[in-house]
Formats: sequence, structure tokens, C-alpha cells
Amino acid sequence: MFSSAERAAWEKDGYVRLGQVMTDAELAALQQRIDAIMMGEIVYEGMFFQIDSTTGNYGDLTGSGYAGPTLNYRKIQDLERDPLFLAYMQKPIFRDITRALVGENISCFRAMFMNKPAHRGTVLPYHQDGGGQWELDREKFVTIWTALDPSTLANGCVQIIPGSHTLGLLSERGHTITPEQEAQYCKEEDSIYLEAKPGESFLLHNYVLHRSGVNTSSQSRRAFSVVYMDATTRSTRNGGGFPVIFGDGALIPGRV
Ligand SMILES: O=C(O)CCC(=O)C(=O)O
Repeated sequence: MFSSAERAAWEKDGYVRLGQVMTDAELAALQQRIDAIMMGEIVYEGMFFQIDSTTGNYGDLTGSGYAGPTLNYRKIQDLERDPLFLAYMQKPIFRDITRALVGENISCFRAMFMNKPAHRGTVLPYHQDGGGQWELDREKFVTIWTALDPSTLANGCVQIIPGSHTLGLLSERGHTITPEQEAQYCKEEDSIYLEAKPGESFLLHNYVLHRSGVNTSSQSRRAFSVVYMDATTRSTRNGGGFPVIFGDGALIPGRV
């Protein structure tokens, strides 16, 4: 369960390594499942897909939508609709963490696959999770990021600035920060690379500055990132709520 030492580390540094919280068999099943979704063998109508850029530039990413069978997707969202991913999201350890840090009833803003395909990938600039672009009426959430492959410096692991969550939200609009802020707050020597074994998870504070680079290796860097938030959170765009993961009205794997 979520220990007081882990909580203290997360509060101080804005992140904590949780280790592997699933079995090797569960990991293999998630790896196979995400590939099957990319290859169009399992289809969820309306699921969000984004193909990776060919240039590695964030600005070159184009729209969303399924673009045919390929392992070159950068991002897939709405994975709470898949029973294997949903069951993983509902692990007791995540129940414990979200109860301690967020509340009793928990929804998810996004259940997202993030990929750096072999010899590809797109630079994701330093940013924080939150701000006006997220269009939420409150910001009470945490991210749990899980490696589905070995995640290394060579294949574009996540890089963070420990303690930067204490700066608060740097841009009202959010997500990315200005070049001046990056020069001021994101010095290479202050950063750490979250290298991970497949199956390992990190708990991240939503305001911790983080980025990731491209993949210079032949090993893909697949990962699954879930933002858990208070289930009363509403979209400021349409007033709607979000899929419930824990508590009243929680989704049930296989019945989604
Ligand atoms: O996986 C990555 O490269 C970055 C993920 C990220 O920004 C997030 O999970 O909030």
C-alpha cells in the first residue's frame, strides 16, 4: 500500500517511484493489448489516436483519428474503455494512493498510451499538467505513469525537475512553459531521468515539470499514463463529468 515514506517523497520531490505493481503476466497482457489496438485487431469506436510525427517536432503533430494498422502511434486515449487497462487502473494500490491524495470518488481525465516508436518519437517539451487548456473546474489530481517497455535515456524516458511542483502553475493557460521559464527552471543539472523497467510505475504531481525526447534506439518506449481526479470535477467546456474509476458509479471491467 501507499506508505508514509512514499507520500513524503512525493510531497517533497513531486514524484515517487512505486516499482512494479502488476504481475509479469498482466504486463504481457497489456503489451499485447495495446499492440492489438494499434493494429486494429481490437476496435473501440471513437477512441482518440494520434500518429507520431516523422520529424520529431512537437509542432508537427497533426490531428487525431485512427490511421490504419501501425505501431507508430504516439498517443491513444480513452483506454478506460478496455477491460484490461481498466482493471489495471483499478488496482488496490491506486485506490489507496488516490484515496490518500485526492478523495473517495475518483474519475479519470485521461487514460493514455504514450509511445516513442523505435527510431522515432516526438519531443514533448517541458510542461505541467493543468491550466486553462485542460478546461477543468478544479485541479485536484495525480498522474500514475507506467512503463510498458524498458524506459531509458536512449528511447526517450521521461525527464523531470524534482521539486518543481512547488512553483505552482507557471502558465495560466498551461501546458507548456515559455523559453524564459524553461531556462530559469529546467536546468539539465537539476533534472533527473526516470528510467524504468517494464511494468514499473511512478506517481507524479501534476505540477512537476516534465518532458521527454525522441527514441534513438530500436526498442519502443511504450507507456501508460493515467490522470486520476476528484469525481466531482467537471469540464468547463461542456459541464460534463468524466469516467468514474473508484467509488460511486465506478466502471466495471467487461461492462464498459
Ligand atoms: O510519456 C511521456 O513521454 C510523457 C507523459 C506525460 O507527459 C504525462 O504522462 O503527463
